[in-house]
Amino acid sequence: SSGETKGIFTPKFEDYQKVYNEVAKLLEEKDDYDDGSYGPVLVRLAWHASGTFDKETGTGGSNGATMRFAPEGDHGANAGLKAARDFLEPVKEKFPWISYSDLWILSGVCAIQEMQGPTIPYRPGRVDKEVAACTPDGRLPDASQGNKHLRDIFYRMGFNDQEIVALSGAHALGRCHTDRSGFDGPWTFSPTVVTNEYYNLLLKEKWTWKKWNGPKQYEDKTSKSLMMLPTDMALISDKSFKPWVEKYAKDNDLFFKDFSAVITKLFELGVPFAESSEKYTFKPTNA
Ligand code: CCH
Repeated sequence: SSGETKGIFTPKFEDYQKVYNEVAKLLEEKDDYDDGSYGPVLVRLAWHASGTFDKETGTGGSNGATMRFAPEGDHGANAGLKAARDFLEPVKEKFPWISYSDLWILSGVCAIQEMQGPTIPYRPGRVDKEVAACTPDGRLPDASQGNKHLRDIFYRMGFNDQEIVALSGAHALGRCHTDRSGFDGPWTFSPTVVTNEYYNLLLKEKWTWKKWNGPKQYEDKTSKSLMMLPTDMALISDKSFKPWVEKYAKDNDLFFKDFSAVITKLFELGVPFAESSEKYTFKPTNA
């Protein structure tokens, strides 16, 4: 049971499961957003909180939740993520003991699992930091670039080529918004369900440049309603990335296994967990 020792509340697994259940409940209730779910934008918040990590200096990462502050919240890459932060504000009010940093990552885990994705093990222990810990702009990937840029960005966090491809499968989810990134449209026909469809579409569709006034992006020849970013297409033009796209397109179980492992790694970059910290596995509400 939850321990209340001398006025210091020490949350336990079941307390975090309560936070999980609350996020899951709100995801279910607030279905009047985008494609019917805040799930994708919660995943993006957790990723952008974590993806600032620099392994050389140990700065950035999910420990700190510094995107709460203007310098980082206003970085172009973070446009639109206020929707996710605002969505979580009532959860923070109901469970004030959880740090924003732990809450954002727990919500990403919850969103993935509730959107029928793989189980993502979770460890709490992140501590919110002050504005001085904001990371400089430019640490997150720029969608208009190619394979060299992807490697520069993701190697800096400590990932390899296989992990870059596995992480990119998150683009099965959600969409681009012209008023956020400037790009437009979803990657798949099921943007609120975790699947390996992103890889299948990359390989099987014919992708051509979209004719429009917006930033350069691809559209599928068949329906003209799906999109790929230049960085997405880099995964099939690069000799080392492409075999992983092929593997994940063929084998959804392999994708789920590798995606779970790599997103757990992403969410824990730079977090100084206590040696005794346990990994929690939350029960999905639909299981
Ligand atoms: Fe992403 N992503 N992402 N992405 N992303 C966008 C949306 C989502 C890049 C660019 C964009 C990852 C990797 C990359 C999600 C998860 C991940 C958008 C549209 C752009 C642009 C934003 C908008 O307009 O709202 C680039 C470049 C990379 C390079 O690799 C990784 C890694 C992850 C997670 C593991 C999710 C989810 C979305 C949908 C958000 C939404 O609001 O629907």
